[in-house]
Amino acid sequence: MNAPLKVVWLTGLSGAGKSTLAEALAVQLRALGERVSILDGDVLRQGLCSDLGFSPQDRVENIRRTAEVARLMQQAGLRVIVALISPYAAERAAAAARFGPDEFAEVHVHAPLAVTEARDPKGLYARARRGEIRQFTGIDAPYEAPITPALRIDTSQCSVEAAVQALLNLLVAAA
Ligand code: GGZ
Repeated sequence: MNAPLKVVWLTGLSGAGKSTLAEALAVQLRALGERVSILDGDVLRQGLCSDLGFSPQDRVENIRRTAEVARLMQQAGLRVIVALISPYAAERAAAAARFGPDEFAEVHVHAPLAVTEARDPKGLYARARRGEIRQFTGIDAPYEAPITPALRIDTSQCSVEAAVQALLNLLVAAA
């Protein structure tokens, strides 16, 4: 049996570029013949996690469920790319602990808050600043940046293509 594929866990602020990179990486991996599934927080919250909000307790549960589904998918032979703010270091560590040491890569998709706030594709930061959304990550809820991620990508400094290449290098190095 082939070794399980490494799960790529993209963590970072809303608007940092997690979903964009997940989709672009998936395109490249599918072209290489891999079967890929993306677990995106925004999507999961419309179904599997639609009962959850953004309290610390609900985020912990959101991360736990996502890690569990990622594990099931990985065991079924898929390449799993997770795109989740996952703001807590302890919960990311708990997610990683569900996998073997070579089966999980934490990737920090970083952009300065000023940049993510300027991007604000859904107007959520503006609403959070106006107080219409509470507990918004980076505004009035914490984001604990990874200390030693497998990879850190600053999307304010590099193109999507360069970022995807860095991710592919990470996976190839692991193969
Ligand atoms: C953070 C929020 C919030 C609050 C709504 N805080 O960038 P998006 O819009 O499309 O994706 C974000 C998504 C965050 O869901 P996650 O499951 O990734 O979060 S966590 O891992 O912390 O559980 C964002 C939107 O939901 N959104 N309200 N208060 N992001």
